[in-house]
Amino acid sequence: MTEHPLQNYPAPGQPVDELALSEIKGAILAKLRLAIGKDTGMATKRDWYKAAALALRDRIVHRWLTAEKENYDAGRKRVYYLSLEFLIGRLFTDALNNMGLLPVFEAALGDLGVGLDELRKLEPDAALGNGGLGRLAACFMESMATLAIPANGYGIRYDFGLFRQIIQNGWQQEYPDVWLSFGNPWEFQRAEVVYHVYFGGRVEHVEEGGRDRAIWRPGETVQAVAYDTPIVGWRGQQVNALRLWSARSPDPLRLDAFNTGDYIGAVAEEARAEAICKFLYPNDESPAGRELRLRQEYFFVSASLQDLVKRHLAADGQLRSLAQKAAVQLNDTHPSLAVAELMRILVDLHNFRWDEAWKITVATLSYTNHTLLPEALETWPVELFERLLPRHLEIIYRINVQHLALAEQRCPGDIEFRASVSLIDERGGRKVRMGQLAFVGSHRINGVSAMHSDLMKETVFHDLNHLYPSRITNKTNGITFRRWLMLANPGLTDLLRETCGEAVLDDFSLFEMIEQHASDNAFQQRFRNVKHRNKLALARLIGERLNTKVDPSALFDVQIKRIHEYKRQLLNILEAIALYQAIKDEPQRDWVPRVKIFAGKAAASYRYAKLIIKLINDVAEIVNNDPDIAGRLKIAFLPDYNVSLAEVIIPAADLSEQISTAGMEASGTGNMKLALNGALTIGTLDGANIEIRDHVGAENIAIFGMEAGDVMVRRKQGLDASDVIRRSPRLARAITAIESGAFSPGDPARFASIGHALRYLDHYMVGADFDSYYEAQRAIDARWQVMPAWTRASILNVARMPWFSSDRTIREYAEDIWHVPVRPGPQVVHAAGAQRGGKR
Ligand code: 26V
Repeated sequence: MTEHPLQNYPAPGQPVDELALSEIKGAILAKLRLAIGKDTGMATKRDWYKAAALALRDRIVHRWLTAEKENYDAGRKRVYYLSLEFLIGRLFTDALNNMGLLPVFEAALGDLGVGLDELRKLEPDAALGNGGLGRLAACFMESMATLAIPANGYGIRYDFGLFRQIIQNGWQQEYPDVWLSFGNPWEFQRAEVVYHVYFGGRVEHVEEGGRDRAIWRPGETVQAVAYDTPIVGWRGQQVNALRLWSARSPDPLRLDAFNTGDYIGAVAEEARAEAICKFLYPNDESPAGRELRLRQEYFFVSASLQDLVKRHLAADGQLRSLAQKAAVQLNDTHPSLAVAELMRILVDLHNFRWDEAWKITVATLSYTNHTLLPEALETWPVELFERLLPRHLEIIYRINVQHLALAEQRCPGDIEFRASVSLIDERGGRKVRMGQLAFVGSHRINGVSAMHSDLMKETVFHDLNHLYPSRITNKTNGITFRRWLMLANPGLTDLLRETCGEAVLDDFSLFEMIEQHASDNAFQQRFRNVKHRNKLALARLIGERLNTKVDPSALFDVQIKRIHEYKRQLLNILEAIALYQAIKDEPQRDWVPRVKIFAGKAAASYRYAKLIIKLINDVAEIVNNDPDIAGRLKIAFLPDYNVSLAEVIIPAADLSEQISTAGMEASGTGNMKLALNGALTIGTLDGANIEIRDHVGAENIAIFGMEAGDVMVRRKQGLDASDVIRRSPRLARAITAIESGAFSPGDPARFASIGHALRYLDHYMVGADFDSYYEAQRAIDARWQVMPAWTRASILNVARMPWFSSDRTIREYAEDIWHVPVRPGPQVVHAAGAQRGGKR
């Protein structure tokens, strides 16, 4: 097979070369015949999709192997991104686009009588993640390839990804996500890349040459088998691997049991091993205590570290230089065991002295924190830890001794300080704190937005920051524009290319060229046409999926994200109820027509979040069918939110709801995707919303509600929720309607718990922010009525979002944390205001 240099293929927009076209057609037909085993007469659409995917994969593999060899020969430092979640979505058009092969494949498939768009939809989403954290990992993989950083992602190849959501009678129901049932054309099973991962047993200590030597005698062995998925960077110059581990037993059939006819017993071990990679854990409840989750964490950490150590030894022959050649990024605390495991590898298996091993470990690892919510911070009962990972517990104790000695030096006699920084939580049952472990074992710890990183220093990691100052740094999240602009919104991409030139695809800072057209009538018209076409497509989808008719010229108001109390979908639906009541009070007024679009999954065991979904659907049922409203308010809850659905909703949004209780959303990335696609944000000063405001300008975003400081103060004071309600008749009326069964006439008590929570606890300050939110929404209505001004603000949002490219984020990680070079490319020029220190 020959190499396929990029220049063989047309740049976007250019006519497709005949030679390339016939080559691709031939390749697809050959795959259909030889890899799928079908001829054109018998091929199903899915067969065609697979044939096309395999033809594309061949072309990617050439790039991949070339890049691998080049990086290896040059002895380049590598980044290893350890994450239990990669929320990738579909890869077909993403890879085509990055390879520059979208036009030629589209033409080839057209000639063969199948539509690319039709085939595209047959690929199941790879939903190996819960939400923002997993999608960030996917964006980062793409940006690392784009910036030519030699990198590997490491994770678990779950048999079932995040559950499929079906809405039945308004209630969420969960079904398994069987994404692998038709095979996966992107992955390569590496049957020869297998590692043993051990669990349980006991530890022996012997003396050897005057040194204590630990020997772990494990009780159980599981095998990790590698599956590689190539991740193509922009323009296809670099391809990196996402290596996902699958678990199996080294002993698939226990012969003794088999021979006595105990067939279940004979495969029990295999089932126990395979359970490790069966499913993705939903981030619903406090993580402690779930043994299978801890097994997942150690399984993938151990396999990944063995793999990277082996790779390093093959290149360098010794481990002393590990930190010079490898940067290991821990995506949240889920891979925190890497601290103890790397120490074990260095000390127990490679005879390093403890102190030297520790230096290497800290220099190699770095950790990203993604949440400050106390219930989300991982801890594991010491007893469980000891049973599963006895040697690692010893190592953690020893790290802790040294670490607490430093604490004692720093704050002599301060018992509280020691207790707060300790790796072991001694209150209640003893627990290992994974956040503390990751912090102590890393040279850099980062938050994911400016405010979040500041809050890390003030709250959860206050004392650790005192002990290890200068370790905490901020890396504000970003998103890949290839997927979230070019693929999701080709109309807007074309407009940008025509206005700013082709170079805009490589240099997003050129977006700012559209600023000069922001008030131009003709340009505004074109910009609105793009949005309108996207809204037509979404309206069609809403019609198909929900049988709800929505007006594509109405304001599309979008809240799409996991359903969680702190994200406050409840605030949004309360405002919808209040608006509904206001319209009913004065039906003759010229209300701005609005479609409120919701999508998101609630974790299966999160009952309150599931009740919120039911409330949204019940309110929709009443509002959508009320003749007084006459279609001026519609509510649509789109089921089964995933990456592919996001790609349809985001380009069609006018308004982006980012309304979390201030201080609780670490960053948000949906906020960036929506603003990039021209939606105005209505939001609190939380997470990256703050930086979005700094970039797009305060006049082009609608900020409301309490700030993080206010929230903290009011929590301390003990907020009187009922008093807040007394002072807001509008809020009181909306809550009363819910409680009286206005939306659940057949079951008036259905939402009693929501009424109760709002009246008596209101931990998330929904009531306290309600009036401010309602007013901000009415101000949005007023803005919408002056379309040229709205459009201008929308254009300025697009123009000023380039800083939120994950390429920028990855450049920062590369410079400050990983110390690896990046492809010298166009530097994203920072949007003026924020970078020059001024707020607009
Ligand atoms: C986990 C849990 C588990 C226990 C119950 C409550 C709860 C709530 C949230 C979480 C999320 C954990 C980590 C996470 O997904 N963080 C998200 O990371 C994104 C990427 O950095 C960021 O944009 C989101 O703001 C942040 O919530």
